[in-house]
Amino acid sequence: MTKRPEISRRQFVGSAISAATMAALPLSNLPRSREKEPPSGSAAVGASTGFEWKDEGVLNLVKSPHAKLRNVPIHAVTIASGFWAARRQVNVEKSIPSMEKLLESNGRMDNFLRLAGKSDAPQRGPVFSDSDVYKWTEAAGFALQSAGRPELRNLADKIIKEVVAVQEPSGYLNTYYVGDRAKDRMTPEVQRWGHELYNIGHMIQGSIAYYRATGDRTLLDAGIRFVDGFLLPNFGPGPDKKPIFSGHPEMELALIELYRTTGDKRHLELAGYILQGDDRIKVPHRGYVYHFCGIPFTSRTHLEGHAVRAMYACCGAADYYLETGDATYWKTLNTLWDDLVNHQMYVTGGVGARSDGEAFGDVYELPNFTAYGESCAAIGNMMWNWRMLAATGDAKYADIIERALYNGINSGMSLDGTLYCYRNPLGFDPSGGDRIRNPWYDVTCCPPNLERTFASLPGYFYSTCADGLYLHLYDNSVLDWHLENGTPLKVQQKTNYPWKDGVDITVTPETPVEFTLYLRIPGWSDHAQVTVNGKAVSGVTPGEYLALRRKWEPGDAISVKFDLTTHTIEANPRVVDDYGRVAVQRGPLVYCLEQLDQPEGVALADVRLDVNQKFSSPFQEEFRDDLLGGIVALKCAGAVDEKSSSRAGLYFRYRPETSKKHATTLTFIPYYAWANRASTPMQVWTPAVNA
Ligand code: FUB
Ligand code: ZN
Repeated sequence: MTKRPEISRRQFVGSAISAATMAALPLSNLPRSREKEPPSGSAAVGASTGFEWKDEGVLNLVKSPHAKLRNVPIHAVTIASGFWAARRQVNVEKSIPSMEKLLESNGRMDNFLRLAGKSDAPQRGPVFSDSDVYKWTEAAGFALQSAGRPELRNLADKIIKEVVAVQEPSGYLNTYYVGDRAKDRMTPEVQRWGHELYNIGHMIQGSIAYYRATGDRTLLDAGIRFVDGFLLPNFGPGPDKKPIFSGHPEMELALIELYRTTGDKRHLELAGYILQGDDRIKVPHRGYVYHFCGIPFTSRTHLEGHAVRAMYACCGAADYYLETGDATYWKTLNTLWDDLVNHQMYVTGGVGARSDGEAFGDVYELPNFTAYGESCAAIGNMMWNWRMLAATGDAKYADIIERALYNGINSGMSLDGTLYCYRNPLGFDPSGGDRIRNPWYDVTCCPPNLERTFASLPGYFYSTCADGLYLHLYDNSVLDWHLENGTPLKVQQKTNYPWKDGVDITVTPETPVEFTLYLRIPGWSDHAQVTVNGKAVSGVTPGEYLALRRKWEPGDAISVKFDLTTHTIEANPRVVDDYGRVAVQRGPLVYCLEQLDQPEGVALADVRLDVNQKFSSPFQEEFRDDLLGGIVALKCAGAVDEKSSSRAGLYFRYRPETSKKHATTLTFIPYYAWANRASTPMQVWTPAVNA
């Protein structure tokens, strides 16, 4: 059973924490391959790997002993015109610049400038406001990995200078715990609620993305100074150090990426220590649930508590596994993943059922209208699955990445790139007064998170492995990279995915070379045809990678045809909100009904969907260039339940006769595109006509 947090995340509990037994905590296994002496200052960055900073991917798994798959750099993949190109263009041209202005106008930069004596403005925003700036910097860093953008570069350089200028000589950096609040730094209760390490975790991630884009280490060195100068000498296991409680997991994954960047094994060890939890800081049981930290990660048996916290903790733990191969971590990660996909995930890839505590619910508790489904949590889901995929090459993780990306993440940003969803519900009624898309939230974690995700997308299309290349995501694009044996390789995709069923892939190694191309066959495609140079390939299995091993010659052509037949999905009957209802999916896209697309007088609340027609699919597809940036809309016969539409009042004597219905036609749009026109009712799950 999931426990609800009994206090708000923003309440600071003045609990008396005894600095009890200072027992040293064991450090977990260390990897062999990346070990090196701690760097003397920042000179070790880059030198440790002998690897070019600009060729490191979203994650640098080049030396991760337990990664089967390694990232390719963002710059190696150009996403040309098509579905994601449009989204990414809006992201870099509108969202990232407009968010920077909003960060300024909402005092996020003043928070830094005030400490440098350059602003009189008072502190603004919640304790984690610094992270908004850092996530934006990460988005800028990823965008700059794709293309040089002098204006963006100058802006980001300026922001980084302003940030670094207020770092204290100790390495400490935070704009909230200053002045009168400085005495509270890293106290147990502030570690619980104050987000100091969460902020720095985002700073480190941002700094690494920026470093990999530009080679500029200004922010990275500041991150290293915080960790090496402030954190490591004072906090950690052992009687001479104070304990850490990771009130909002984030530092764990940041420290491990820092380790991958510096080669300094202390960064990995510290992450392991945090994931282990330190029982010198004790919190009520509900705190271990809500914060998803403080007890050994490996003692977790199910997902619970604050959804973003849980997802980020799983990312950190998966990173830890990739470096150490610790089998108990792997076992726990799989237990939690099974819980996610069998009990706790929305059909959109969104997670977090409850607004109360922004939390996971009980098993099968997946309400639609009140769904929390925070954009950040769906992003955390994708990030976690990216790490699980790297460990295994198992397509089940890629299927979840695609589901979350196209649906529960993609819905988070408006089509014009200036409005954002914090919640991503699966049903909506504007009469409640909720404005679902907004340009700004005082808790503005989601907008820059979405921006960094879209900016980093090219890094998720492919991975390399010892014997070849994995292709995970489909869209018009060119990969210009090399195999792990060094052979230069280009792969071009031509497609109208996800609207059309075909993808033409041209494989061009610099010289003929034998390797395996692992082609993802999505689980949603009931069947698929693959040809290589016109010859059909056997063994194509949905939900698996198709291993194409051959001596590839320049210009070899693969053609893939997926099954884009629209299908309906039912949920486990124990999901009470979905009982008797179906969701509609075409390819990777989950669809929804918006009221304004339905015939006049037909209320969404009264409609039923007729999915029992004797055609192969009851859905008619309509390519609509004029609608929502260009979509395939779906039409299907439906009915209006007259019992539902005509009755006033709440309770009636049950009569077993079937209710009267009259026919109508229902129009579906992709879920990601909802709430981009007027404020109108929306639903993903619709009752089937004879339910
Ligand atoms: O606490 C920082 C972020 O703010 C969380 O990840 C989000 O859920 C939001 O509450
Ligand atoms: Zn968020």
